[in-house]
Amino acid sequence: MTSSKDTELDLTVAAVESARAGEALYGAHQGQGLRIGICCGKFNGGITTRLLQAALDALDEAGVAKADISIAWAPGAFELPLLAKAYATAPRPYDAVITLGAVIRGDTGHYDVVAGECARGVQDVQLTTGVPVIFGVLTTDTVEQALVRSLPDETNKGRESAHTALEMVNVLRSGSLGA
Ligand code: INI
Repeated sequence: MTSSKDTELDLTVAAVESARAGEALYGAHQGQGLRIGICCGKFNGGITTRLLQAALDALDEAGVAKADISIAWAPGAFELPLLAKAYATAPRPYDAVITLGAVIRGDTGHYDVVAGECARGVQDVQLTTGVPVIFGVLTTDTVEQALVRSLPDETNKGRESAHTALEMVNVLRSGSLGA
């Protein structure tokens, strides 16, 4: 989810403060030549496919080739970290992994376990492998909230996740962080 209007980044302030450092690193939403793995949950698939559509649109707009995208389907959000790890540690590792899921509180008594373990697993994978793994998993109280966060517009969480993936790959390869 993006910041609210009250708290969003002012690019002018960021540029001014960045100029006070020896280098300032930003990742572009540039995807040419990058290989992206997408792990998509089937649970609440009516929502996750809306996230997937928007993520694929964003990757396409950023220049990621169809041949460089692989999609793996998981039964539910709980299984997403294991698939993410498989992409991140494949013989030819992917540059970034996007996890897409929808955990809706109304659906389950173990909402907190499924959502929490999914988030923990995703973070574990990216920290242990060094490959960016993006948490594009909606965690909402209601179906209505999940529908709003997967609208076919700029606020779609799948679209944001695709941009986040490209930004992280590119920032990690830039300046003194790059090879
Ligand atoms: N999986 C989800 O992706 N979203 C949910 O809302 C959900 N609920 O409600 O239970 C859910 N459960 C399944 C879970 O992710 C695993 O697939 C299952 O527990 C088997 O390990």
